[in-house]
Amino acid sequence: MSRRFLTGAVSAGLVLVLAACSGTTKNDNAGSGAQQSTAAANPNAAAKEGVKMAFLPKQLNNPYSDIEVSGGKEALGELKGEYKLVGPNDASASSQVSYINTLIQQQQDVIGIAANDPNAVCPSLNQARSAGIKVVAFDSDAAKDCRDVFINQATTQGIGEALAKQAKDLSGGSGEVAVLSATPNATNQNAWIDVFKKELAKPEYASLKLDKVAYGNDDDQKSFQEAQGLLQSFPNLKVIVAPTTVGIAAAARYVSSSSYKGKVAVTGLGTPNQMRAFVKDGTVKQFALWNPADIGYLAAYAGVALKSGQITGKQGEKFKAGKLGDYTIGENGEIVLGPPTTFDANNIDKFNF
Ligand code: RAM
Repeated sequence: MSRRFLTGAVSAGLVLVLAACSGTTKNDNAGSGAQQSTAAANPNAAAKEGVKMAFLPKQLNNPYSDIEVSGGKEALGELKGEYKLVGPNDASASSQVSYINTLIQQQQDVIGIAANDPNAVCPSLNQARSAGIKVVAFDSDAAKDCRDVFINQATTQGIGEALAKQAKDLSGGSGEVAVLSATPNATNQNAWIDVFKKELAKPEYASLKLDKVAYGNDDDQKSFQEAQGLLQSFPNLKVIVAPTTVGIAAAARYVSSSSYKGKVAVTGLGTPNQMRAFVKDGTVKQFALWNPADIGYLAAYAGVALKSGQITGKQGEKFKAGKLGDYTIGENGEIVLGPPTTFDANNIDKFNF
């Protein structure tokens, strides 16, 4: 499977050690028993032109989502498909349901969704599938039995382990840490935090104490306030770990203009363009991410491959994803983009997204 990430831009040394964990992840999301397609895949089928694929990210007012869907648009251009973007302004659990229902009425061929809740979207997604629409979850999974494939940005295990390692390194090896997450229902953050907690339970992390998991709901203001609240409630806090691009940027903004600057570390997952100023002013020493545009790009190629019958979502099926190369579907319909990259003062200026 191709594991290319930021083609040509990243040296192996920048890739997190935990990239070694990439591969098929155990799917620890909600949902029981994937609905298996009975049709056989035909890897030699021609890619259909004119495939109508609608992207439904967690929310529209998030720079991360904008980058993701730009990759989807690019891929659909290459595939001569029709790109559409719809979505809510907030990432609350049920905010996507009405959009799915409208997309069914509009007879889209493929829905690409970053689910705000693994289960709330399921009845609508399964209605879509009954109507012949293929469902590609990306970024944040829906329950396994209501989508055909899931494009995971990196392995859930690898991301969770990376977050724990960041926390330990930045704490100097011991002390109090807190998590500033997105929404309480987010499939992706919850899966990462689950691994993070399991890591912290290991003997090598015994000197780290997790004070709290706070939720900024992927809302800038709420995330800012939650960061402030964490620092007030836990005076000995050493590291805020925010596995969300919205949360890490808001926490860094708060810390950079407070008396905590230089004393409390902020890390997690962020976009280089949003974090650059905080790396330059010393608030943030390191953080990680993948290229969000590649997720949208891969989702579009998977969507068209599904609609063309090249794949059905079963483990072991293969398809081509343009400039990203060849991919193989893993366990539970999961397709892993590749390992994350760590950004710091030495490399951040090499990235522009
Ligand atoms: C936020 C969203 C998104 C997540 C990134 C890391 O933009 O919560 O789902 O993947 O952070």
